[in-house]
Amino acid sequence: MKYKKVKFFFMVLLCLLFVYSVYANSPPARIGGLITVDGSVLTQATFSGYSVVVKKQDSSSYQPAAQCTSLNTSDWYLIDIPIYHATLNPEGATSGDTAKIHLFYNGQELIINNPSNGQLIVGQSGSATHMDITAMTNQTINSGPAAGTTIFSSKGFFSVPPTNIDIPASSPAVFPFGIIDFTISDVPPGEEITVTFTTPDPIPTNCVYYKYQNDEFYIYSRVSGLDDGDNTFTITLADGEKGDDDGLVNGIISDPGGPGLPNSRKAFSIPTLTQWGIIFFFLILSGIGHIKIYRYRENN
Ligand SMILES: [Ca+2]
Ligand SMILES: [Ca+2]
Repeated sequence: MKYKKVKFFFMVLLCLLFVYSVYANSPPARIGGLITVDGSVLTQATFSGYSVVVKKQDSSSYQPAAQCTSLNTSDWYLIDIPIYHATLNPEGATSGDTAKIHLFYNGQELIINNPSNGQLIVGQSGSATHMDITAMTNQTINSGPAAGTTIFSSKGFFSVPPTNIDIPASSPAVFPFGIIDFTISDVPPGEEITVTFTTPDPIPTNCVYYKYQNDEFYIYSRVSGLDDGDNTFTITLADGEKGDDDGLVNGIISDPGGPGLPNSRKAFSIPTLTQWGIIFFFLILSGIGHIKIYRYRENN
């Protein structure tokens, strides 16, 4: 009996030594800090519904998962990124790897502005890095004709960064800020949202808001503040209704469009004839002329 107790004791000791040796060889790399969304620092009280996860660059998860679903008493998130160990953490990170922070609200991922695109370099095993996170539900377009334009949605989140898309040759207007493509997710299904645009330059007062859907343009009327000469205007969109590119009541509103100046050149363009058309037209005119001269001579 005594022998069995001693044997059990040594087995437990060996296990503890093994775990300690592995941990001592590859403790995780810790990151932590404040999280700011739309300029407001999240607190323990407002963190409900949020979660933070660090994943590999290819979006696969570390094992054990590097995540955080609550803040500490200093309102900091803390995440331990497991470091690779051949025995205990074969799915861990290697120091120097690029990883990515993902911030979710009610399962919907927000776009992180800082660190840029949520990317970070995994620190040394056992390190602790202060890394505040900033995310915004309103977005700034960084390149293209709309560069510097900010877009704010009254509900939901921009699930992909808004961007300019190519203007088709069939465009009926000149778009001073291009056609802006954006997708807002986590909208209460079927509800209306307002989307506010603030451009870097004043918007010409004779602009109208064009939507670009199914390769066609049409003028959208649920717009306010577009004709007052300043640099901001608002459009109202409803999930699943006209103006929502996916046409479904699914909590996602997709809306390519932008303020455009009706293309007067196209509106008043004159049909032109080909070279053969001009020759044919000339021959007809010439024939009519000859007939009229012939009749005039006959009558006189
Ligand atoms: Ca305005
Ligand atoms: Ca929809």
